[in-house]
Amino acid sequence: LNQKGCVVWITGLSGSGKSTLACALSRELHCRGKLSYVLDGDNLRHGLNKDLGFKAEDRAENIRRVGEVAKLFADAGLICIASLISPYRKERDACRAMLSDANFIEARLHMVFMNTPLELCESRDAKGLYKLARAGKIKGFTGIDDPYEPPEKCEIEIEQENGVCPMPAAMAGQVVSYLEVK
Ligand code: GGZ
Repeated sequence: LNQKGCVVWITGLSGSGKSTLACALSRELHCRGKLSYVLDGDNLRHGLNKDLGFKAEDRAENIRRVGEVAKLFADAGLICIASLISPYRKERDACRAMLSDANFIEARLHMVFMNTPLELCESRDAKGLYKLARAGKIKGFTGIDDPYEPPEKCEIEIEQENGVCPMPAAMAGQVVSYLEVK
């Protein structure tokens, strides 16, 4: 695994398993002696992005900022794992473009799409947010009354098999295998 600084960008619905994968991947990379850092959308909203809400322009700004910070980590030589819903194709593409610097031959953003169906995300509902969204108590919830645009192009897709998602270590293994041959 001879990985220079790069960004593994995990996109998907709330409850799709992004944070679980980010955590498992970080652990797996650590075991292989690779420095990584996780930028988690939900966590960053308590600090760097605490001025942002969930309307379209705020989400766009959220994605843009996380992209900029991720680039700094990648420049520093780390594998930066960005985990946020990032529902809009336009902003994800802008991050990808920003990370394909003229100084680098290889693109430095690797997109992982957590392709977990809404029904499964909703059935998990760890924080009860889907329930609140269905009851109209949260407005503009991704997948319910706010859009999620699946990537047209992604490097890795994590799919469920027989109605269940892969185990965290298996998902992390899929990403590491991809990075190994990069
Ligand atoms: C989507 C929301 C919303 C709305 C609060 N829509 O699963 P979680 O709870 O723990 O993580 C979600 C998080 C989404 O933040 P991101 O920064 O990843 O979003 S984005 O990329 O769209 O800017 C969810 C919670 O915040 N949450 N309200 N309306 N998710």
